[in-house]
Amino acid sequence: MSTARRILLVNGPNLNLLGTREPEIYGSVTLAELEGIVTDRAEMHGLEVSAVQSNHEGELIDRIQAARETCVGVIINPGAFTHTSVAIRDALSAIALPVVEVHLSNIHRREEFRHHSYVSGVAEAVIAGAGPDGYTFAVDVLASHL
Ligand code: DHK
Repeated sequence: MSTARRILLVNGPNLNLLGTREPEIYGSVTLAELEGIVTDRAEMHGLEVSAVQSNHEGELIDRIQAARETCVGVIINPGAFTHTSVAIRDALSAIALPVVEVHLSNIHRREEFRHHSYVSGVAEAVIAGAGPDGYTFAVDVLASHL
């Protein structure tokens, strides 16, 4: 498989708990199911997926940096790091690949501290509040930028 056909799917802290975590906010779809949804959609675009979830900022940064050599684009839900991490933003900026930012919930309808994203400024598109469908749409949008 050519490395030119792979995208990186990044899910940040606490997203490993999807399915049981505050389902009224994050829904009932598990992380494994979400990764399957993205993989299936990517296949329709002739793309493969490398998926990572981590609760550790440095690990996410390492995986984003590595994508520079192996991937053609990134879909990222940085979780709470959305609102705190200049370092993740800088990593995404450094690899110079198209990025689509996705959130299951509508962060703009929630607490004030969730309204700002450090990542949005380096993303081609931002999708929030569409639940798992947002990930499907993120694949389509990313594919249109490749
Ligand atoms: C996921 C999280 O874990 C939160 O910290 C963000 C995001 C929102 C989501 O909606 O997917 O604020």
